[in-house]
Amino acid sequence: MLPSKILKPNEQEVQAMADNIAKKEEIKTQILGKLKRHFGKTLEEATKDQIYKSCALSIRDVIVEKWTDANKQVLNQGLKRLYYLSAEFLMGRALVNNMINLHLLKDYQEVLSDMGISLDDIEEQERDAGLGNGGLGRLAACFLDSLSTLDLPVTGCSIRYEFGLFRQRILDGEQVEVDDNWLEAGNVWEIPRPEEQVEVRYGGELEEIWTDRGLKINHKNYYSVLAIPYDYPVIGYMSKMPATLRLWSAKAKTGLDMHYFNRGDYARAMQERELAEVISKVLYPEDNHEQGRQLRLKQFYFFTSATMQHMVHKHKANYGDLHTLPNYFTVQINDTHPTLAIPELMRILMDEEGMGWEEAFDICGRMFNYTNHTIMSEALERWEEDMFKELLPRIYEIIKVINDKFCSRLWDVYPGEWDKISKMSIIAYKEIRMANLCIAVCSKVNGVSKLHGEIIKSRTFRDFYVVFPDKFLGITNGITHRRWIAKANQPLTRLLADHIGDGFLKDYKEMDRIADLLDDPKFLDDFMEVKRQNKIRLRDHLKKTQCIEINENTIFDVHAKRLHEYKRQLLKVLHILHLYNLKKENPAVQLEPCTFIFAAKASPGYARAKNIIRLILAVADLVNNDPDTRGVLQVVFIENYSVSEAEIMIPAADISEQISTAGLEASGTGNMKFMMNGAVTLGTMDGANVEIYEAVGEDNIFIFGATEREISRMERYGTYKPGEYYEQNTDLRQALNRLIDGTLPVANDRQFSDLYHSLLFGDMDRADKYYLLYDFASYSQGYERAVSAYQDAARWKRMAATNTAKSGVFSSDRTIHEYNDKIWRLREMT
Ligand code: 26W
Repeated sequence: MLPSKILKPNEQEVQAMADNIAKKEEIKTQILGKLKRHFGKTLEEATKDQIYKSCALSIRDVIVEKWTDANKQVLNQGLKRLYYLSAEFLMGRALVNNMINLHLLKDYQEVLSDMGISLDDIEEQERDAGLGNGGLGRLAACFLDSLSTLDLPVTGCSIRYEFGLFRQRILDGEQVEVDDNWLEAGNVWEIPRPEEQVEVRYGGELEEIWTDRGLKINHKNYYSVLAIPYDYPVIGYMSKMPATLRLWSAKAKTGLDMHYFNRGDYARAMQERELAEVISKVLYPEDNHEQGRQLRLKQFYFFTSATMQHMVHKHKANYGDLHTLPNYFTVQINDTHPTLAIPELMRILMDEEGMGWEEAFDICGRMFNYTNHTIMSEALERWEEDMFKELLPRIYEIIKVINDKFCSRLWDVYPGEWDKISKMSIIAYKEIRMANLCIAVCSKVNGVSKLHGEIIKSRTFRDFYVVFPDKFLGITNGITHRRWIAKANQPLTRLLADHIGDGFLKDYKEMDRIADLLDDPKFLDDFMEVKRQNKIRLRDHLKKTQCIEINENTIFDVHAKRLHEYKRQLLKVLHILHLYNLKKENPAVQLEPCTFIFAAKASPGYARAKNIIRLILAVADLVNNDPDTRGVLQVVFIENYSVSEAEIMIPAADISEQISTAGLEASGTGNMKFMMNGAVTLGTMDGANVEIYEAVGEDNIFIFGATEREISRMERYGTYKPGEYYEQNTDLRQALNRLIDGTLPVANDRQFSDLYHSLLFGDMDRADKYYLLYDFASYSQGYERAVSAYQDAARWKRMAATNTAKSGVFSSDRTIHEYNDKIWRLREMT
């Protein structure tokens, strides 16, 4: 017999049950109401897409309610707001994330299930908002979640690209790009605000007019485009202060040009319109490689000009006095792409508001801050001077004056040192250098990990650091553990909540309490059971989406990130070829069964990166079909790496490959997502790997390879000779030879001699620019160490759980606290 206390709920429990039923009834009414009013459908008649939209609209109502109140509060409380300017926001899907953050997930799951609908099915109706290439864009998205969770007011500003990052398909062993028309079926989260449109001007000429109030600049013969804002509320966890993501869309000022239309020239009549609207048409798919194209410059001016105009209007309407602007706004420039916000604000303050240069410049200096995300020289943004001047004549003039003043200041510090000054100059050799402009004006310049923060001081921007030591700092990136644990890994979330409660979702520091569980054998077993479930989920997903079968009882060794030579997917492939050779040479050799999982998009114009994908696919074909290796080694390429794919892949990983050439990965954030989900890192001492190493300790990570110092020494003295490694290391030589010896199954006998040559002889560049051959032996040992740790199940589960336990500092909540203490000084909304 059960004691009566259990049988009979007390009064409070009865009340809670009643509230729960009422809440669920209300959710159901909301969903059905949306279906009826928005689509004229009953539940029985509705499509999955309509049900998705109705759920989303009902959730949106809850958020918008909070949003409107919060925005009023920001004004009432006189709070400063952050404008986070970024060319990219890689948001992914919103529905389930919003449900989690509003604490409504379980209720929606139950309501839908009572209606015979699975939330998983509904979730899949939503298209990823893929408005970003990789790390920088995803960081911006994580930041919005954390800022909102911490109740700090922020508006993220960017472009409403009609086409996001291309979708990747694999066809005949190659990457094929498919357009990402993500707005095709409409977007329920966005709220257009045509009443807040502004005009952005390009081209034309300048005229100087002397008036009794001084010199006035008249900009004439320009052409202009309308910028229409679309706002998305983004709610953090249990937040009072939803963030705003404001995306600007380009629209022609006029409809059809009736002058041509009346003459029957319809194509011409639409031309102007098309030229205007192309500005927000597509996200450039390049990552870490800049090509100064005019349309890209137009895009950047478009959203920064619109944002600055909007900010000034808003401030004037609320406070009247522009001198107080820095008290109410602070602007973060996410890499150099939004730099034009600086001269644009100067222009508005001077030309439109009549402020003098000195004061306008002082205001800009106090408001702007710049984050650098890469030291790859090919990614440092430069614009061709003549093109720039023609497209943005007034902005060009302002930059020129900033540069003149800046250089004369440098002259005082370095009299006569022309070389140094021309290196630091904003305009030189017919180019405009955006990073130099940022450093000259901004209050703070930050790197994105400890190591990267040091590298920008000691190398990339050394000369600037000498003049402005107080400007520079490093703030290590982070990731939102709401999306990367609570959303991506619900079994882990439940396990953690059972032990430490769910308070860690609001307060990342509570994650430290997981460390107390590392001696609890039951917890460790449950932790590994969660991993197994996630591996099975990935297995089923791959079966469904790509008809690929993988075995969850093997090691899942994952390398997922953009494809770039410095990230060294090629090193990993060479190592797989080495394992293949071992098995071919001696079929009796026992290898631990391993599934090597790759996921990576290559920029369409980056031929070598696409070739590396082709190689991965060819190696997969070879290894997966050879009877000697089948069932032991499997290579899988997951198509279309995106936020939603990452959410399934990352929780399933055992080993996280973070193998960039030391000194080149500014931080990495994938590394954090993997370790947070209990994967063990196999990596170099690069970017935030260094800090992961510090957090988990040397026993819980596999570090290999040259350090940043060793690499920079070799760079400086040019001592590296890859050929010597090829000669001396048989394993390496045999692996490399596979690229050209005809083993690899490829169409039309297109071997990989170009990759082979680039490693051994170099073509346009030095041979093996990224030190793959140098690190090969060390990588191979690192892999062996990881595998033997895995074979010791007791050791491995502790390592895996330790990674999760130590991941709290990599929450973007910690990162935002640091930015706020050191840069923004925002107050939370109360
Ligand atoms: C085409 C021009 C261009 C140049 C650079 C496009 C995009 C970039 C980004 C700065 C590249 C990028 O995403 N960098 C990554 O930023 C992450 C967030 O800070 C870091 O974690 C990665 O290490 C860094 O590669």
